[in-house]
This record gives sequence, structure tokens and C-alpha cells, in this order.
Amino acid sequence: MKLLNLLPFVLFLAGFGCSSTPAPKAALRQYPMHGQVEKLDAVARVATIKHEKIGDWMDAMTMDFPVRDAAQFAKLKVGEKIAATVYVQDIDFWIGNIRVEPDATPGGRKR
Ligand SMILES: [Cu+2]
Repeated sequence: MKLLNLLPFVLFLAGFGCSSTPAPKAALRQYPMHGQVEKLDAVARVATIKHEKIGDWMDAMTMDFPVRDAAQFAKLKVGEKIAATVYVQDIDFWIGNIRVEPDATPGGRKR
């Protein structure tokens, strides 16, 4: 009986707690991406990539992508063609799952 009397108060506190925390994040979306590394910012860990069309998310362009995984960022080289996964959540996006694609141009590196 006493517990039941406390219930409204507990619910009030729970609601109060919720209002101070951020809204739940939108579902994480993933898109395959192909592009060429144009520039690397090791301080911000951002790669400028000339990318092809990315699913229904974005047309082809050159833009900056944050790379959350430091080890993956360290392996990137300017001029390299890569395949990666773009992760999109709310207004955040970043790339991961980065693989080097063989360079088919004459004199290009084969990996
Ligand atoms: Cu873009």
C-alpha cells in the first residue's frame, strides 16, 4: 500500500530525469561508398574524399568525412582509391570499414 502511494512520485522523478537527457538517437543508417582520398587532416582525423553517388543519401562530390577509427585513418594515403561504409545518424556521419581498391590506372599501385 505504501509502495503504491509512492508510485506517482517515482513516475514524476522518472519523467523529470528524462526531460534532461537528449532524445533517443535515430536509427543508424549505412551506405557503401567509393571514392578517392584527396586530403588528410590528421589532427581532426578527417579525410577529404572525392566520392561517387552514395545511395539515396548524397550525389557525387568532394567533401570531408570524419574517420572515427584511428587505426583505419592512419592507413589512408592521399590519392588512394577506397571503398568504405558511410554511417549516418541524425546530423552525424562518419566512415569506417575502409578498404583500399586496386588502382587500375597505368603506374598505379596494386594492392
Ligand atoms: Cu558528399
